[in-house]
Amino acid sequence: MNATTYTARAHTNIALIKYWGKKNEELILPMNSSLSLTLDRFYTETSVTFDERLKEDLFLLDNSKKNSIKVSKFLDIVRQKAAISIKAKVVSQNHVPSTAGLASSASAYAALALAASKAAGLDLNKKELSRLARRGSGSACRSIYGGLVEWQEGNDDQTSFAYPIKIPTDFEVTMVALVISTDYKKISSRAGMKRVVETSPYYSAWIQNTAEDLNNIKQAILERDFETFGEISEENAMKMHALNMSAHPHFSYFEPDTIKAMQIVEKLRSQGISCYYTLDAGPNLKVICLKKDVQVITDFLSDSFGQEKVFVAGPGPAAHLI
Ligand code: 2P0
Repeated sequence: MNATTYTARAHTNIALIKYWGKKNEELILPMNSSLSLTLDRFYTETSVTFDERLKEDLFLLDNSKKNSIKVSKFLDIVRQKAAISIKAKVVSQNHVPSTAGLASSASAYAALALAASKAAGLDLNKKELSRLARRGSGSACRSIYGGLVEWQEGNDDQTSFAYPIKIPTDFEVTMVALVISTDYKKISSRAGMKRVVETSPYYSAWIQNTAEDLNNIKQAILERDFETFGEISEENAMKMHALNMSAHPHFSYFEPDTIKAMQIVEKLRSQGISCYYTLDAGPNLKVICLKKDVQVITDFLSDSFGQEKVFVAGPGPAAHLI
């Protein structure tokens, strides 16, 4: 086999209807379907070369050698599909401003799935790529596509994958990311969601309610109803964080400045600006708004937190080879 290098670029995505819990940890099958927006601003580029001369997999992230256990486990899935046993060199670069705290496993595994499958001689279609990316990190299956994306939970490896949702052309949804901290997570997403599934007394309500949120947000997109779209997103995020506070032992990703930023968004909203927040497994706030309101929102957040903490991103493209 020729040691050909393939390089892929995949963009991060932010969930508006959150994935928070697995029904199968090995296959990474989620407890509920989710919906996200792929962002243009933040992405990962990854090159993969399968090389007969290598004795073990090699993984470089942002120019430094990293432990490759998780990456090797993922490459094993690719090797099995391609019926090869050759080790690989993986070189990955996160294109996220170092202060942004928005590097994600979603863009990482989407880029790795595309580059590694190609380098192994596979020619997977998008559905197969989404299923493969999911095996690295659940949210990565959504970063195979651009714009708004739904991940259908499915009930086995074949049926759990993402697909794009058409964005009406006059629905100019944008995100303003506010960085509150770039520290490592107190509890990883993987551990946090597992604890919630196992201990939150509200988990069954979440499952039922999130299915309704997903249907309602898709209807809002169809109707170009931005207010309902934002309201559902914000409420779904708060329900996810309420699960964390109801777990045993309980935990929260909020920092004091997270609450302060939420109140600023709520104040802007009371003044007639359509803006809503969402948060993932960390204290950083993402404000969902329309393109026309980006300036006023960034001005307000910059005044309170500093211009260097505020990043604007629009809908981004699908994962692609470069
Ligand atoms: C999401 N998050 O839907 C949710 C909301 C964070 C909060 O997916 O265990 O890194 O690798 O499947 O995908 C982050 O979890 O977790 C995540 P694994 P992942 O975006």
